[in-house]
Amino acid sequence: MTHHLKKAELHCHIEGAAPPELALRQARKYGIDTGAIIRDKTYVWDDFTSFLKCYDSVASLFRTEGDYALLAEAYLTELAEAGTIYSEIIVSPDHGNTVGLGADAYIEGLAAGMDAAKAKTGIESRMLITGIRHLGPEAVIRTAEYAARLRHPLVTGFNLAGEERMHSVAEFSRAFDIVRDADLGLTIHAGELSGAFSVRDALDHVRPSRISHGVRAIEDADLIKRLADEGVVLEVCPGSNISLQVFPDFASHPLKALYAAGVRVTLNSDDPPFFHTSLAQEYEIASRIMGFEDSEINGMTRTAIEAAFIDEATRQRLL
Ligand code: ES4
Ligand code: ZN
Repeated sequence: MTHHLKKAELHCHIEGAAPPELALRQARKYGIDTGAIIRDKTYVWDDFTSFLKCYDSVASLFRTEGDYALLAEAYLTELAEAGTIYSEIIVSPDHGNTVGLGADAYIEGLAAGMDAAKAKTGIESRMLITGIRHLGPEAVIRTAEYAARLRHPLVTGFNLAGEERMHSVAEFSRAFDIVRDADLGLTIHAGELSGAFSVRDALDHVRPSRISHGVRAIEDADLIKRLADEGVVLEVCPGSNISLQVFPDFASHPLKALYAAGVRVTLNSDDPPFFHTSLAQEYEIASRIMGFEDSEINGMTRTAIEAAFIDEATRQRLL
């Protein structure tokens, strides 16, 4: 049982954390028909491409600073109630721009929700700005330039999400150079929809301290050893992987094998209601289905705090 354990996560897309009930309320507020994206209070999609489409439709229901404040506060409050002490949310100014909100108001709205959740519950949180891979390298460079000049105290990292099967990692190395020079933490989606080569390319061209997913490193023994030797932290999202059929079931999920090989791993929820999960459920899966001891799960939480993109004083307080 893990409900009493402290929890931390490094990988949750904020629009992907919107409960369907909240999305429905937003849709009613703006007079939008959600028949194509929500049925029986469940998000409708059937593969990664249609998941991304559904995600974009849900995101488009959040249109003001206040909407984003509400979303962040609701998500982080629920996390705190499940024993979570730290959360890094992946945020996408491109989605804010799509609804005409603008990147600054998008970030300020989220920051207000994070502050409100912290005041209520004590939960610590930070934002990682994400570039969207399928929008192409030029768009990602523009998002990286925005992240680099923003210098908001709650924005501490940069990620690359979106369709991993489009473009090569090398095409994004300039975007990552821009955010590295601004001292943001670096992580990148790799080794989820594409294989081990994608993780290797990410290490070679981006030099991140963490990899979002990375689980398909399991296909290459030399790469597993490299991850372990270099201490690269994987943000593993088991429920997401099963939902997207990256692996057929939890019994075939590589988390145990990666852990046994000495790779530093953490537990994460990705887009919880889309994948019928929550951070608390990921902890339960690790315990009950994968057979990790509570002490090992506490070790993963500790790894998340060690790898978090936060100042050292906050890290020491959370450890
Ligand atoms: C993603 Cl662009 C985006 N949004 C939400 N979840 C994702 N996973 C990979 N890319
Ligand atoms: Zn993700």
